[in-house]
Amino acid sequence: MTHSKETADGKVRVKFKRWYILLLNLLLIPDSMANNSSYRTVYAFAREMYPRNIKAHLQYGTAGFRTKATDLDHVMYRMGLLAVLRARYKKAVIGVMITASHNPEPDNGVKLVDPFGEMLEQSWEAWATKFANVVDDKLEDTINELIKEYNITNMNDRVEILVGKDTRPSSIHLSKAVMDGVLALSGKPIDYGIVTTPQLHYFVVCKNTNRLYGQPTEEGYYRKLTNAFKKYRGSVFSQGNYVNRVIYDGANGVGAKKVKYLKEALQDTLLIEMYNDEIIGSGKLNHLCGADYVKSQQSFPTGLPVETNVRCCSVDGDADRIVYYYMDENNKFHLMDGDRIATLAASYLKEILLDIGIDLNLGLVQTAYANGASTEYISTKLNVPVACVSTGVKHLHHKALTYDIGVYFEANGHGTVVFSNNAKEKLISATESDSCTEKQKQASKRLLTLIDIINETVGDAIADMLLVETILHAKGWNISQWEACYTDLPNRLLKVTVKDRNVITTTDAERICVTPNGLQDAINSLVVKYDKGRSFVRPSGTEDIIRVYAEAATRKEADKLAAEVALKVYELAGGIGTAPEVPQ
Ligand code: 16G
Ligand code: MG
Repeated sequence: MTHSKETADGKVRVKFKRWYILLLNLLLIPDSMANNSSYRTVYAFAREMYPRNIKAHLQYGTAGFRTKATDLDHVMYRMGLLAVLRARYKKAVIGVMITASHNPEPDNGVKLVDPFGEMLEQSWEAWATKFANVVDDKLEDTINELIKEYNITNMNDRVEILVGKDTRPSSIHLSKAVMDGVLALSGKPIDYGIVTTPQLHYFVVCKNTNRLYGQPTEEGYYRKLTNAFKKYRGSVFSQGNYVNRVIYDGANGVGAKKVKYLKEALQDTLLIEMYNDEIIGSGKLNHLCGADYVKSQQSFPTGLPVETNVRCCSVDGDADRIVYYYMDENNKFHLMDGDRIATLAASYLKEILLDIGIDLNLGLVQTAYANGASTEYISTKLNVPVACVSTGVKHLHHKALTYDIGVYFEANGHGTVVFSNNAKEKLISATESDSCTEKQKQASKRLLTLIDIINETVGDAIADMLLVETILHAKGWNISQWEACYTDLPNRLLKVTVKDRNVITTTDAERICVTPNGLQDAINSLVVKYDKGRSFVRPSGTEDIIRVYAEAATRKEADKLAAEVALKVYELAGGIGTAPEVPQ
């Protein structure tokens, strides 16, 4: 059936007939086999079922790999292998999520989830890139190299790899490829089927905390969130100017599919009216809808009824981002993006902390894309310290963990709140402490309930919606009262195509451009011409382009500044195609 040979370097190379590989796969490799040499099937699988057929170099970027689904079979298989190695190295459960978030339906992607729900550690991103690009014949060497580098000695551990996927039709066979990779190294794939990205992060954390964080099931996830939500809300569902009705754009993706269960569990506490919930394979995923569309187009998505002053929200294709918005009586569109959610959450947490009266440091983390008005409001009005980090969830999450209570949001709507163990312990003891007044005890209890509404493992559109709804309800606010906290500075985002986006390098959380020479000086001399002007440029981590951001006191000025900076990028960083036009 097979023949194998031990080579001089002690590595074993095994050849398998295809039917045997398939059989192994079907049997999910029983424990007895996992404990000996079955992981050697890896090379046979790679050669026979998931050969690397593309020449293009793929890079594990800010959100993992993302490209045309048809180019991803071998990458998925190899990420299954890498996940097993990572799990053995960390001696923990690892997750693999198959999704391309807000990209159109023909794309797909994959990212690994680390033990505590974080994004894959940066040093392993380089390994992921290496795994994805190595030629088939060198895959074995690369695996051995990694095993050696990290001294992974427990190669027989039957580690669990949780696999989730979004609703793209290609996700079905791509998730099979991931699982084959896991099986080939005798890991244990656990197929969670179609789930949101944050749900998968939640399952990983539940498993790795021995269920302390919650039950690692979808039911457990809904139960945790909705029980806390209902408890916090109590029996009065609408109060003040708050009405318990929200219009929800599911982006024709997993966010639509999953909110159906949430609705059932919430019953009348929150009336979620769902739109854009087309079935899988309709080709409409993220098409003219979803959080990314609404944020970048600053307009209503298709398929939603436009009702004056009614709260609407949109999630993205894997439901880890959310933005709110509404149309006013003059048909003017108003966007409540990640910055707004962050300030709402930080201000409310600050109020509760004052009620509790215990010393916990609260901080807010943003990126350079945060509107300057939001940063000013948080630091000067709310007196909450603000940190700015590079784009990408991993940077925000990491920084947020340095506070007792860390609120982080990207302007695009990805974010959450994380609470340190110290914070949780202090709150629990405050609920019982004799030195606390009844009011303080109640406030501590409320905050502990609020923590359960939040998915601390990663930004979660569904959990964030429940958080926003909870705070608005508690304050008795409608959406325009929320908006009235501060006025956004007009801003503009542009893209410039250049020969090589890596010629632009940045520092200071992407706010300063280091190369090419002279570009930052040029930006500085443009920015000073504008009242409240601010601009920065950075290479995108997900597209082959340079992004330009500019804000200024008026719409006209913001547009002009953005175009002027884009032109400088074009001139100094090797722009290709038509030069950006500067409005007069
Ligand atoms: C990815 C990031 C997101 C970031 C975006 C920037 C994760 C999970 N996602 O979607 O946080 O805002 O990339 O894209 O980290 P860009 O580099 O193309 O501007
Ligand atoms: Mg997403």
